[in-house]
Amino acid sequence: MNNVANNSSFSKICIMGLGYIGLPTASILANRGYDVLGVDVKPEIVKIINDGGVHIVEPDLDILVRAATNSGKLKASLKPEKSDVFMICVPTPFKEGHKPDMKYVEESTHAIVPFLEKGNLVVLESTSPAGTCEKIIRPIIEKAGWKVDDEILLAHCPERVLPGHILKECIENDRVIGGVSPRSSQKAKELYASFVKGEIFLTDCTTAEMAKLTENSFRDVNIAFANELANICEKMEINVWELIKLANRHPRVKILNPGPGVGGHCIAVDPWFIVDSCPEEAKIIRTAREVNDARPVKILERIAAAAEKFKKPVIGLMGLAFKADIDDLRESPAVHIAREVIKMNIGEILVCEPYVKSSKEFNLHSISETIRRSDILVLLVDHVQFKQLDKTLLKEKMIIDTRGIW
Ligand code: SAJ
Repeated sequence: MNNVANNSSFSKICIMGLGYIGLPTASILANRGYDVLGVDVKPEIVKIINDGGVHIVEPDLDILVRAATNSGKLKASLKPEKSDVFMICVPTPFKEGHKPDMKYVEESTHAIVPFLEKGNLVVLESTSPAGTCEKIIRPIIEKAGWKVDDEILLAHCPERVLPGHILKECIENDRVIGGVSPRSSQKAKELYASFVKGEIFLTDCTTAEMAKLTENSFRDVNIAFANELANICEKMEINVWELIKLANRHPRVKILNPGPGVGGHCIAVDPWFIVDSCPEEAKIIRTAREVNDARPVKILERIAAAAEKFKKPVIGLMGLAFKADIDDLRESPAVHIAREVIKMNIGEILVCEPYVKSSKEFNLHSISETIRRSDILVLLVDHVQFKQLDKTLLKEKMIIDTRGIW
């Protein structure tokens, strides 16, 4: 990879948080010639990375991290150090009542404050409620005696990468950068322009924060539309997949796919940040969340109705991941459904997840055994292994296909 750091006004970059965003970003920057220090609160993660390994599954990330640690350009640590840039890439989950939990952003800002020097750039990448740079990060830096923008530049550049395609999208996607002033925006643009191939658009930090929440809310609302159609079609005994295929032949209609619910740590979370800021106004956004969150219950009702047709059925659950062809089970509707079906005690449950070797919670079965032994097969994730199955194996089975691939 070309060394862009030579021509850059930045040399050392400290990345707070080595998760799904921080680690890929750290390894890309290190392979571009920057000296990168990745900081994480978990000692086991720091050790794995310093040994040249990875703790998350993402195509080609292992190769990139190994190259970066071998060259000495990427190091991991529990503590930050003096740097030119500090990037905050920590989780922003919600807590009770769907309220944003900003403790990781606050903690990592406090952690970098003792290492700040005049002229440093602080970039927030974590998806955050609109107002985070101005109302959370700025006061912490100012309390330490710094003048934000004059002395410490501050901007938000939300990550937009799709799990499973992170390395490609981190470089190729367009980026939105919002500084606390045009000067801060421009400084952050200098950094991103050194490794991003997509276009870079500048705005203010609050608009940039809101832009990211808007993107994920747009997708959530559109998935909710598809899921609502599925609920309607199930009641009216219409094949929703055929319906959507036909409607999508209209030049201006592009309906997404219904499913067992919306999982992951982004789309099922971020819209709540808008609802929290404007509960009166965010009506469609809130309803979409509710429709998507209620979808697993609809699937459970269908499973219970199917089970009633047998004395003691064997029920095969195909897939646990939150979406196709990844191993990520976090906030997965399939996991929720599996837990509930087991509790319902309506038969023997066989759980199958080809991307996970073993699970503490579930006794996992192979694809062939699950299909052979099950009376009812519930397809929960559209993994490629399930798409490519010999359909004659499914002939004698009762099928509940929540992804429309069978
Ligand atoms: N899903 C459906 N039907 C669809 C599409 C998705 O049920 O037609 C479900 C998936 O099965 C999954 C959930 O929605 O459970 C979310 O999957 P996803 O592929 O839509 O999105 P994520 O969560 O993997 O990544 C999203 C992306 N945002 C947008 O596409 C607007 C990504 O670009 C963001 O960077 C990421 O959120 C993030 O980190 O915020």
